[in-house]
This record gives sequence, structure tokens and C-alpha cells, in this order.
Amino acid sequence: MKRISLTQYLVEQQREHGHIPSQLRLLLEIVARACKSIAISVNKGALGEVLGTAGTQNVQGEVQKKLDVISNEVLIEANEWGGHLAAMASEEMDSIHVVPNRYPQGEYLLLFDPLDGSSNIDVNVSIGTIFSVLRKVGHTRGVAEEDFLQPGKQQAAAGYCVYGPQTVLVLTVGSGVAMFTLDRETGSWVLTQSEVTIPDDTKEFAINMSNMRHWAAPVRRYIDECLAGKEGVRGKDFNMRWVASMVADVHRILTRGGVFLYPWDQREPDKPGKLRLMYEANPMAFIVEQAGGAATNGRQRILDLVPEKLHERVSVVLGSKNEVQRVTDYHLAAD
Ligand code: P6P
Repeated sequence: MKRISLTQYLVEQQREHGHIPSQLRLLLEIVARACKSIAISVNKGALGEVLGTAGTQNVQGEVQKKLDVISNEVLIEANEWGGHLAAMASEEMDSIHVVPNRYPQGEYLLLFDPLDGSSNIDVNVSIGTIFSVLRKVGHTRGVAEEDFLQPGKQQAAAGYCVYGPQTVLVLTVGSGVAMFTLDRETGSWVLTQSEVTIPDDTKEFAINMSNMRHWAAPVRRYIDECLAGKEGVRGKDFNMRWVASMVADVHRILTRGGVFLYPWDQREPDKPGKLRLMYEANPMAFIVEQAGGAATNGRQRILDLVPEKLHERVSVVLGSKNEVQRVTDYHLAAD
């Protein structure tokens, strides 16, 4: 089969759909190259002085792993000189990183979780990089945090890279979802799946069951019905998976269907959920919707949510659309 590279895919998307300006294509190719560098560091493991903690905390108050910091620096350094970006935002940085004056500013904003699932690093379980691309609103040189506070439906592109048995880059620019596998012998991204589609129905759910006693009633009802299996109202048995790495769980859902839930729970009642809207939920929601799935916060479409803070959190229910709809129906019935 003819191998199609990431560059050729993007050029052909531009030719067919015309909505990948050269700055966006450059941005996506640079992010893909940065993910390759991150993959090399991740794959070194204990041989590369990259495991363990960095002895610092991030804005979320989480202890940073060495690879969190390394991955963040790789993405910043790869993207600040190219002239395609005005600024960047990261889970690992308190405030935005504006492109230094010594470089030209571009039309895009890049947001990322440089290494999601980092609690899995030291136990050699798949982790990943999640990124979201927004257009810079307005054309003055200045850029501020509020320029980032756009609903997810305004994303120009989104993607993730999963560092697992294979290193796979998953990408959407708004006309479907494509997957590229890293050929380690040549160092190139090779198109291995285009037009990724999530089945409307599933028999597999992903949730951290240890939090069950903290969930709101609609989530409890949905999971209880899944657990009741074919003897219950669902009339079918369900399987459960929880990798505790959103990238790995979402990748499985893109590959074979499923529903992923990280709902509000009463442990922190003033927080809507654990996951971050801008650089976890929004990019994953864009990808899932482009693959024919659905993504809500239990009640509303995630991509419609208007953010108020850069690091705000959100509840997430995403995947096979008929399951997501059922969870939504249970929330609305309980209101
Ligand atoms: P828990 C990883 O820390 C993360 O942000 C997501 O990747 C993952 O889905 C979730 O948190 C796991 O959370 O509470 O199960 O450890």
C-alpha cells in the first residue's frame, strides 16, 4: 500500500478542503515533530534520567514528573520561533507563554497538556500529549489570556499523540479524523487510518469505579444499569476499562467504540470535574465529534461551553453517541 506521510495528507486536505492555511500546516507539522522528540524521551525510561518527579508543582498543585517538564519545554521550544503562533498555554504553566518579540507572531494559539496521564509514566503504561489550536482573535500584536477563552467549537485543529506499544498521532482539522503511526526506522509519520469512525453503540464503559460513592444520581443510575448486564434494563452485558490515561482511553474508544466518563463528584463539590476544559476536554471532544461520537459535560455539548478561566475544569462524558445521549437524558430527567 502506498505510504502517505503527514505532510502529503495535510497538502491533500488543503487541496480538497482548502481550509488548512500554510501557517496551520506548519504548526501541525512542528507539533508532530515535537511529539516525536517527546516519544524518544518517554521511550528511554529508566535509561534516560527522565523518570521520577521534578520536585516542583504545577498550577493545578500536582507534583510534576520530570517528563512533564521535559515535554512542556520541547513543545515551547519547537513552536516559538516558527512565526505561526501568537502564544501558547499549557497545563504545566500558570499563565500563557507569549511568543518572544525576537520572533514574528502568527495567527494561532496553541494549548496543550504536554504529557497526560503522567501517573502512568513510572509504571510503563501508555501516556500522551493532547493539543488544541485556536485562531487568534483580532490582529494587534498583543495577546492576553482572554484571547484563549473561546468555546471549543472554534478550534481550528486538535489532536493527541499516544505513546504506547505504537506511537500514534491522531489529528482533526475539521474534516474527519486521521491516525498516523510513527515509523521509527525512518522517523516519519505514516497515515495508517483515515475517516476514523466511532460506533453509535457500545458494550464498554470507562470510569474510575473507586469514586462510585461520590457520584451524582444520574451517573450512578447509568453505571448501575451497565453493571446489571443482560438481566437488567440494558439487556446486554458490559465490559469495563480504565487506563487512568485519558489519551489511552479515548484512543481505545476511537478504535473500537465505548463511553468514557469523568463526572462531577461530591469530594470537591465546587469543582465541575477533574479534567481541564481547554486542553483536555475540548480537543478530545472535537476529535470524538469529528469521528461521529458525542461529548458533553453530562448536560451540554462540551464544544459549546464558553470558558471563563484558562485552567477551568469540566465533567466529561464522551464516546459512542447513543450512550452519551443516555447519560444526558438521565441528567436532564433528574434536574
Ligand atoms: P484518576 C490523568 O491524570 C488524568 O488527567 C486523565 O488522563 C485520566 O483520565 C484521569 O486523570 C485519571 O484520573 O482519578 O482515575 O487517577
